[in-house]
Order: sequence, then structure tokens, then C-alpha cells
Amino acid sequence: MKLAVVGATGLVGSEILEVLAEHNFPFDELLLVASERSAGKKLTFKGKEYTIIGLAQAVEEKPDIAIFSAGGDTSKEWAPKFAEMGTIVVDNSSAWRMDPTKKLVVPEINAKAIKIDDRIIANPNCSTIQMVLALSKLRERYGIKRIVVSTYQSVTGSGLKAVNQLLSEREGKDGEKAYPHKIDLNVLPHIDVFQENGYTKEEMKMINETKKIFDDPSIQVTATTVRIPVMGGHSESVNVEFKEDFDLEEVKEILAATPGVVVQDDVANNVYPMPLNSHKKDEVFVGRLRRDESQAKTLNMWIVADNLRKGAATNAVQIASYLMEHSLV
Ligand code: A2P
Ligand code: 11C
Repeated sequence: MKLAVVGATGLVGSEILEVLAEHNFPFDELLLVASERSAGKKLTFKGKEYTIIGLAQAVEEKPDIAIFSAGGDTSKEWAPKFAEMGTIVVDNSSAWRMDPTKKLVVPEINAKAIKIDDRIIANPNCSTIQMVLALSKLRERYGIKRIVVSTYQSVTGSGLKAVNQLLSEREGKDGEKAYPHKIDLNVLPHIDVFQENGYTKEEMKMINETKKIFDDPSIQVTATTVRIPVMGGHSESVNVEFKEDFDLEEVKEILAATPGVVVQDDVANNVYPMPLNSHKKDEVFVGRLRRDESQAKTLNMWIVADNLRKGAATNAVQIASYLMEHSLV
């Protein structure tokens, strides 16, 4: 089993390496891949030193699985080249997510959709993953009519440059800018580029990916995605209208029994999910569960997860594990 991590030097790439190590992911050979700028440099994984290679060399090595997190353009150009060599690409970019011939997978929800001849498997957007995972079992029980979501997203979602912008601003220094405005002590109702309909690309990802993962185009979703000056994870306020009425205690039981979800909901003791506590955790945390008193069959919830973990690295590694465990490699 030969495993490649493409984008190994990036924020998500280093998180993938951490998750592979923590999960004791089994492989015989590991290829660490980045741009030609980084080729020849060294990276350490589990105490062993690896030399970074470029994509052209990596494709010739014919890895069994390649986890890509090197941006959409790299995936568009290189994932098909790996696929042609027989590699299964687990792609963390947005390049293939809405391609009807590609599966968009959150393993706890729809891993069964993966078939033996799939060669490029898409990992959803971070803010989508944590929302759909928290809603998945509630949807099975009550059916979902409409979701209204507002996000509070960590700067780590925009990569290293954004983290550096926040830290430099905090120290009062001038540095490179990932955002069009100051991010420290500020809130930007703007993630990714604006589309013709006035929504951002991040908002449209949440809408379209949710329908695809649940395999239900009838679910109505509307989103406002917002960048805030935090680092540990993304938070989301979700208002969900079910088809059937629910019992709040049963909702808590269903959430507690949802794989990958942890309920933190004890307001009497100020217990609710927060990004600081979700940092470096693989789970999705849910709290502030309460009935929407303005509308029937509707629940308000607060969902937090480390966007680099379940939102990216953990989900991708879980897909790779599923491939191995189900002899799809
Ligand atoms: P490199 O470090 O050599 O630039 P982030 O999203 O944190 O900025 O990380 C992006 C990751 O994608 C890095 O590992 C980066 O490698 C890699 N990358 C960017 N462009 C390319 C490319 N054209 N080919 C291969 N890897 C790339
Ligand atoms: C953010 N969701 O927080 C973005 C980052 O489509 O994989 C991930 C972009 C993507 O800015």
C-alpha cells in the first residue's frame, strides 16, 4: 500500500499527516508531495525524515491512494493523471465536488455510494461537513424541509497567509493580507468570491453540497457565511425545519447516538460547543438545542468543529480508511 499526500506542506496537509499518525493509518510507503518549490526539502513523519517530491515524480510512483489538498487548480490538472495510473484520489478541493460523475462523501452518511471503479472521490467543504453530519440522523428520523445557516468561520479555513494576517495584526505589525479588510477585532460577511446572485461561493457550496450529500435536491438551504478572528474551528448557527414534529429529548438522544457527533448542551453550567475546545478534535460538537418558538417543527442548534480536522483532514483520512477496509483499493 503506497500512500501519497499532495500538499503535504500546507495547513491541511500537515493536519492530514497528524491524523494519519494519530489513527495509525496503515501503509507500506508514504510519498510527501508539494510544489516544485518545496521538492527536495525534508519533512518528518512519526520520527522518520521524508524528502518532498513534485507531482510529476509522484504520479510515476503510482500510489494506491493520493489524498490531495493543494488547491482546486492542482486537483483539476493532476487528479485525472493519477487516476489514469490507477491511483484513487481523495480530493479535498472544490474541483470535483459538483461533478455528477464523482461521489461527494462524508463517510458516516454516504460512504456506501463509493464503488470499486471510482477513481476521484471528493471531500466536501468544511462548513458543509460539520452541518450535514450533525443533521444526518435527525434527517433520517424527522425529514428535513429547510435549513437556515449562519457561520462563524476560523481564519485557518483560508490557509497560512490568513493565519499570519491575524497574528500580525494582533501584534500591530504590517504583513501579507489574505482578506480585503482587517480581520482582527472585525467580522467579514464574505468568504470566497461573490457570485452573480449576491451569495458567496462558500454560501453556494453549503447549499449545493448539502443537497448532493443527502441525495435530495428538494431540501431548501440558505446560508450566510462569515469570517471571524478565531483559529480553533468553525461555528454555525443552524435553524432547521423538519417535515415531522420532534421531541427535544429524543433529538438529544439521536444526536448523542450519531457517530462522530458529541452533544455539549448544559446551559445551566455554561456548557456549549466553542472553537477553542474543538481544536485538534475529530468530532463535531452540538449544543444550544432548543425549539424555534416562532415556527412549528423547527429546531435551533449550534454546531462547532475543527475545520482542519473533520472539515478536511479527518474526513479525507476516514474516506481512505473506508477504501482500505472495504477492499476498494
Ligand atoms: P508548497 O508548500 O510547495 O507551496 P495552503 O493551503 O496551506 O497554502 O497549502 C497549499 C499546499 O498545496 C502546499 O503544500 C503547497 O505546496 C501545495 N501546492 C500549491 N501549489 C501547488 C502546485 N502547483 N503543485 C503541487 N503542490 C502545490
Ligand atoms: C473556508 N471553507 O473556511 C473554506 C475553506 O472548498 O475546501 C475550504 C474551501 C474548500 O474558508
